[in-house]
Amino acid sequence: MSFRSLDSAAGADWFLAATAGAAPDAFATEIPARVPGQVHLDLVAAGGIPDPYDGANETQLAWIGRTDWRYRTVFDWHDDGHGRHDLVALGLDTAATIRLNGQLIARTANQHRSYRFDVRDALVEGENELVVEFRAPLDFADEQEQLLGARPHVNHHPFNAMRKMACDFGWDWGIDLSSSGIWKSIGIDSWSGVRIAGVRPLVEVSAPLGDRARGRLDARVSLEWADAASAADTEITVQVAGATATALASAGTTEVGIVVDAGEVDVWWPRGYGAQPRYEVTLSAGDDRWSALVGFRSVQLDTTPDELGTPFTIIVNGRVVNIRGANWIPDDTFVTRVDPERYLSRVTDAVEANMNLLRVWGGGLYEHDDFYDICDQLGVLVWQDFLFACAAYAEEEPMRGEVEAEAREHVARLSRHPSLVLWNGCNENIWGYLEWDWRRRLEGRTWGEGYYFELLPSIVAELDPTRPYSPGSPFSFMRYAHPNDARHGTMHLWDVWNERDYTAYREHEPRFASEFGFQGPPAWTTLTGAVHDEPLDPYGEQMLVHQKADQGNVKLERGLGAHLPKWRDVDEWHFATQLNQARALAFGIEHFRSLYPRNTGQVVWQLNDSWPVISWAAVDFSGIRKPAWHALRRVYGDRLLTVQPHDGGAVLVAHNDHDDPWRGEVQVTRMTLDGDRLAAETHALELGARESARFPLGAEVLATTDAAGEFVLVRAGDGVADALWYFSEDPELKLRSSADALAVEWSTGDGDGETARLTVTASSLVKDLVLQADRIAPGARVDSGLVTLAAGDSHTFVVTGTGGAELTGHDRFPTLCSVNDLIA
Ligand code: BMA
Repeated sequence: MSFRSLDSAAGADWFLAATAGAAPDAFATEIPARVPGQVHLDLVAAGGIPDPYDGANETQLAWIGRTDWRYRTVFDWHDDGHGRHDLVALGLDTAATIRLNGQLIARTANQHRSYRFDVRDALVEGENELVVEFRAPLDFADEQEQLLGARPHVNHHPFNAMRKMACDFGWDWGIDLSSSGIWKSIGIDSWSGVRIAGVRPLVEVSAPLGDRARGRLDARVSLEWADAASAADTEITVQVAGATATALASAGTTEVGIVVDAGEVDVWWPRGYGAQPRYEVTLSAGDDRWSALVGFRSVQLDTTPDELGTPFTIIVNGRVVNIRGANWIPDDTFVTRVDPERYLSRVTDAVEANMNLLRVWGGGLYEHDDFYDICDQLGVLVWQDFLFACAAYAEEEPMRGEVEAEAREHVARLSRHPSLVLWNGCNENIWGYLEWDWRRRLEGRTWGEGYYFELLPSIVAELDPTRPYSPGSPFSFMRYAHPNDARHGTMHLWDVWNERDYTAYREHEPRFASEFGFQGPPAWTTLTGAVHDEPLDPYGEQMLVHQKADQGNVKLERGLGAHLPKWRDVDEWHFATQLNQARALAFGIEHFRSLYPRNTGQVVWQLNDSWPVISWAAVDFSGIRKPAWHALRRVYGDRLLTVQPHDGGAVLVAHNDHDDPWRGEVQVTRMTLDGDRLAAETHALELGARESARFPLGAEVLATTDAAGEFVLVRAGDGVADALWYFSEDPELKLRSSADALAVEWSTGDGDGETARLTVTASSLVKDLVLQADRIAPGARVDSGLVTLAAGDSHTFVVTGTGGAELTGHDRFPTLCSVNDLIA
């Protein structure tokens, strides 16, 4: 067996040229190309186009998606005597025609599949020319829509007519670029005898489950034979955890199942529930070898109706996992730039915000194995959508065959990852069919129902029966209930962002909130690095290119409601809207968590961004954690204290989402903004593992006579974040100016990457302090944010990456911001 890579990194020289369509003439001349890669990136590298993410370049570059592009390489090849020589293309984006030495090898039309073609008859000794031509994606989508029949979809292009990443056509947070390219590795695989075409190493563990259990590996092996007629029977050996099993595959057999009793194994747990031990599985068949890491664990989805409706409970190793998660989108519209390092920093953002699940959303990708490997290693559960989002999809050929092939490939590929706990049919399509007027517009045409209710679950059941399946998100799991019914299954809560004040979250009691969110701008330098309006304005021309949501910046402003004052300049707009995003998310999640165990999960929209944009993301495209991220870290903490209105008064809810009991005291104090204590009470915390408790607050602590001058501080210490209760909204609060209320002092960092520390001490209430470190230097980062200090409290911000930047002046607005700066 030998693999001859034709990637640029392996030394192959590729060239790119426009062959037809909207491209200016100059682009017909070949330029150097990168494989794997995307045309936009080559055009930028060759100086042919400006950075697509900058300013208003998006519109100016729209022709690229209306252009046919050709990739070409010449390589040397010599027959090494193997029986088979296959062209292997792990990813082609999208409608491609492949020619080797002028001979047509194949036409493909699915970004989400990998391909293998026997090209022995087309290869020649010595110099060979490989050409891959891509049809303009926007034209191809239009043509396919004509063929299949038009069907409803969000956004402007018919992304639902072809199998290409939906958000590459633009989304309500995504730039519309419609790129093309050989987006994954390509090469010539030469082999003889038998080849391991795929392995599904399905695991089983038997109860009782603790840190150890009895493990079984059911390895389902797919084989391919170079020449079955003359092949001999072959022994297949599987090893895991020191145990071995073998089977004899008679020549020509394509599917073999081998069960290995692995004996006592260490059990894989999601983070917060135990460790993440993994075992190497090695498999051999003839000369071919395969190996991968697996984790022994079980998973179930419980949707058995109960007295409240229909739960949506993820159970791992027999234990209910309360989900604290986020939705994941492609981390760069130029997906080929997302490398393992990038995945690691983004998943670390999730982990450090105390999350335990990421939902890979259906308008993006089946991500690279590196993503799932990192989740396996860090104990982050993954919910994977099949790639159907916000649209009706044709169930006829050629779409149906593509969908089936792609689903089979990824269900098999991802089956080895312990982090993967759920396959989900689609994003919002069942809801869309029922409520977005699709039924009438479809006039009887198919819309995807057969995929979500038949084809996809049958593929999961056949190829990977160890994983649960959900037809869609949201979904009620009740035949006659609305798919977005709070009482049943999963729910997407979008009334808040689109129409209502965020306090409306309290009117919903979802069993599982799989989408809800609120927008905010990215960090200052991320925004101003891409938006150059003079003067910078929330409604500036370039600013609105970087805001894709319908009426987005109007909704940002409206969303401030009575919570924050109207901004006076763009710095205030930036901070206030970032802060309001953080508050909205925290408000929703504190409410949802206060419903535990009726509610068993929150998956916030969205973790990350795919370019510099105003969006629902908690971490922006530069990897800077927005105030929203700091809010998530607090409200997703293992131990949460929150005060919720109840029966005209207020109740303190303590949620111990941890295996250790939570014992201690919590002090509840009504005080003036300047720190005079007016009333106090103490509650003893005696919570068992994964328990929640409620403590009605006494009349004294709630009996304010000065709503604008007092607040209630709820403090348990021991690293648990304070809960706060106010009697009025911020614009009425008698906050002092930060100059008056806050002492600041810079000191040098402690080494280890730290470049500076800022210690702040309050003499009066300072609300929601944020240090926008990137304003000191674009690469600077800070360890904490959104800190509220009562009189007498202090906090130290630890800053890294300031380089030689001057710190003077960076201890006040707009680098160091608080609500006090917006009010006083
Ligand atoms: C949900 C998602 C996305 C969208 C988000 C914000 O519906 O599934 O389609 O980006 O809302 O509008």
